Amino acid sequence: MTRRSDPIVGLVLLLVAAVPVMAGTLSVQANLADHGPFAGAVITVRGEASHAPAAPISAILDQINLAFVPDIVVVPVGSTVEFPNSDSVSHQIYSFSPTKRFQLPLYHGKPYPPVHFDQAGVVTLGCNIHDKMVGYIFVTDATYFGRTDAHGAWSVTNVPRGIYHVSLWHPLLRDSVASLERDVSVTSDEPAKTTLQLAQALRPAPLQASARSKDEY
Ligand SMILES: [Cu+2]
Repeated sequence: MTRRSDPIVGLVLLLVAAVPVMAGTLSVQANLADHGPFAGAVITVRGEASHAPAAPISAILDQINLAFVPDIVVVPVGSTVEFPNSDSVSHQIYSFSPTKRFQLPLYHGKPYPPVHFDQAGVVTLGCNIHDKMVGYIFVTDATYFGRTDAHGAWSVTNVPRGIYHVSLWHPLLRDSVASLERDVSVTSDEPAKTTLQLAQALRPAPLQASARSKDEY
């Protein structure tokens, strides 16, 4: 290759070189009190400058084998969530949470339209028929959000350079949310990493619904 002075090649190289300057990667590692990975933790990230909430989405929170699936759904403010019931038994879903109060009277299949979540906060879901069914909708005004994987890891790419506020939430936390917040500087030089380490063990999970339930509504 001798055409190093080719202006088009030069332009392409310039563009490739310019992209990383604009953005970087932000990685979060969440660990339990015993230093094992904290899987399924909700991570939210807000920028200090030009903070823009993520665009609303349409999510689905199913009911399978007398449990909410998934157990936690994270959605931006303004999103809708549909609550199909895939079980053969009927469920009656409700929330008394101030973030969003609603009730879907006894049903199976999907007879109801999606529910709109227009306020940030946590919505705790229950079922009037099966007390052990507990689910959560985390409604956020953050720019980036997600849940940690089986290794306790979560990351986001193409983050514009700047200072970001990282938070962690989980329904079984004993640690205060404030103790798990970090400000992280994202640059284009190298991936920004932060570790969120729990000081206390999680609260015990609610008992799983019994597969032998005799409820036949
Ligand atoms: Cu139920």
